[in-house]
Amino acid sequence: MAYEYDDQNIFAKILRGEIPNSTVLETEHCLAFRDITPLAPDHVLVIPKGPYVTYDHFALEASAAEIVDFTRTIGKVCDMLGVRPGFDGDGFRLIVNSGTNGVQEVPHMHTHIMAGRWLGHMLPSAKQD
Ligand code: DGP
Repeated sequence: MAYEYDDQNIFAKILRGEIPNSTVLETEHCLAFRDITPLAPDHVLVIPKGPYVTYDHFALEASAAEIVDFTRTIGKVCDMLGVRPGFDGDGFRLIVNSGTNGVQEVPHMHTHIMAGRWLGHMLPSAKQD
């Protein structure tokens, strides 16, 4: 088994500048931009610039520099959004959908940062489509 990265996915096109995006922050290894269909007042996606498909792919194969930059970028975006608990923010949620059961739609690893409203409990208790 191997990870197969599709370089025609929508986030690859965003990274190549072929599709516009609403950038929040760009770093050496990452891009953070607003989700096109926000589910919360603040809904930002953080993606690595490298060709990683799923979270496990990134966690197992990305360099230490990429992983540190990704984690720090999430922290910086939370700071920019003013959502840090204990720093005048009301909190946030991170979601990383991976693969079929994770209902990942775009096959380029990304973390959703959602904030700006009460987000409810983490998951419904029963399977839903
Ligand atoms: P996921 O199900 O975790 O793969 O979520 C993919 C997210 O990507 C979804 O919330 C909508 C967002 N999205 C899809 N296409 C675009 C796009 O062209 N631009 C932006 N900014 N977001 C997109």
